[in-house]
Order: sequence, then C-alpha cells, then structure tokens
Amino acid sequence: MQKPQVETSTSGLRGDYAGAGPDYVVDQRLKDYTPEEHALWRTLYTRQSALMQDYASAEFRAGLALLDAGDGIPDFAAASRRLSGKTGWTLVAVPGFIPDDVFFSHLAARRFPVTRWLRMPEEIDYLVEPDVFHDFFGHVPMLTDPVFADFLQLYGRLGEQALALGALKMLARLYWYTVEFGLIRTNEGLRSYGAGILSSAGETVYCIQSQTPQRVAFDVERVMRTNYMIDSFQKTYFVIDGTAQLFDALRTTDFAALYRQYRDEPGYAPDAQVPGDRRIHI
Ligand code: HBI
Ligand code: FE
Repeated sequence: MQKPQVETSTSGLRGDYAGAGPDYVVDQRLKDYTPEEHALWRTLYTRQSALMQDYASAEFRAGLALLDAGDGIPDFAAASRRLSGKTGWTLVAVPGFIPDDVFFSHLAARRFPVTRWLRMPEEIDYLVEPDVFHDFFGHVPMLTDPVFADFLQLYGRLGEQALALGALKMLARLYWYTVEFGLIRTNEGLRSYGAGILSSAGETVYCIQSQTPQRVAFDVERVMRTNYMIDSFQKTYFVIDGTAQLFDALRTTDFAALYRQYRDEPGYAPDAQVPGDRRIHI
C-alpha cells in the first residue's frame, strides 16, 4: 500500500508541513516509510549507483561509498554522524521546499536540509520538486568533500546579502549551474558533481554524452547572468576544473557590485552563446 502524500492547502507544496517550526526542521519519521517505499529507493539507488563509476566525479563516488545508503531509505541521523566526522556537516529532515532565508541559514550553519518524502513509483524518472532521493543521493555525497563543504557553507552566508539586495535570482543561478547541474573536468574525462544531474538517470548520461547541449568553462559572472529551465535537460552546462574553483569564485567575487550591475537585466537565454565563452568539446 502506498501512503498518500499530504498536500497543505496554504503552501501548495508537496509534503507535510504540520509540526514544522520556524527552522522547518521535522522528525524524519523513519518508521513510517512503507516496504514499497524502501523497495523503490533500492530500485532508484541500484540503477543510479551503477552509472556513477562512468559519470560521477571521484569526490561524489567517494562520498556515496562512505554513506553506504543502498539498503533502503537511509536514517538521516546515522548518515549525519558519518558526514559530520568528515566535514562537520549535519543533515536535518524537512517537509519539502522551504523558504529561501531558512534554506540559506541552514547552509550557513553547515546543516543540509533533506526532504523526507519519496516520489511515487510513476515518478521514478522525473519530478520537479526535490524528494529524499534527489536530496540524499544527489546532494549529500559531495558534502563529504572538504572544499565543496566549505563552498556550500559560504554560499549560504551569501544568501542573506543577496536577499537584502534583491538579487536572489542571480545567486540562485549560481546554485543551479554548479550544485545542481555542474560538470567537472578530470583526468578520467568530463564528469558530473551536480545533484540534479546525478539523481536523474537520463541527464547523467545526456550531460556527458550528448552533442546537443553546449559546455562552457565556468565563469561566475557568466553563470549568474544566465537563465535556466527547470523542466527539461539543460542547454548549457558549466565546467569547473576542481571544487577549489567554486570556493575561490565565492571568496574573490564582489557580489554587491555584480548585483548592482546585472540584477535588473533579463539575463542570457539558457542556450546563449556569449562572447568570451570558452567552449569545451567532447
Ligand atoms: N528548499 N528543501 C529545499 N531545497 C532547496 O534546494 C531549496 C529550498 N528552498 C530554497 C532554495 N532551494 C533556493 O533558495 C536555492 O535553490 C537558491
Ligand atoms: Fe537539489
């Protein structure tokens, strides 16, 4: 039997927000997952982890191995203990999508919010909102990388400033094109470290193999000026040479100046070719 998903009338978001305080942290309710949900997790995990050897970055693969979460929907508290031993990050359960300021303050405190509900069997290949498989399988492995871990905390700190300056859209693009859909150049070839990619069987292969999208060397200003689509595979992937490049970009960029200059502009199209782009060919 499949549990019905609770829909809250006020938010319109999927997930049960009852009992969530101002930080939106809730109990994972591990015992409430059904055998069918654990089986669906194993199906998702088996299919996706098989692709990681050829398509995921070494940092992601090492994190996935450390988490050892293939047996069923993982216990966030147990995973959190392993993770905190590596990088000091912890996991908290949340009902689903949470307000931007709350999301940023968790990241700034090295807490990653993980959605507790799992998609339905008919959504195995596609859903728009983050569920536990996207959040845990996609995001948590990279948090075991010390440099990426510091980058994401700093990203959280920058959130408050972006909100204050009316530039959330620009900072969200940076998250989208790195944390969610980032590629990395390695001595094994092009790999992904992005959670939106690595939690999707289709896009995991597409982002590396397809000749359709363009791949452009990462540049923080270019990324923050580029619109994205949430309902199809990306038209442009931005490529880093290592996770240090992400941290350094945050450390050295004058975000207030960038926001002033570009926040009122419509931004580049998702498939734009921009003078100065360094294209990467496969
Ligand atoms: N909430 N649960 C959850 N997961 C997210 O990825 C998320 C969020 N709230 C806001 C948010 N992301 C955005 O602010 C970022 O994508 C920039
Ligand atoms: Fe995500």
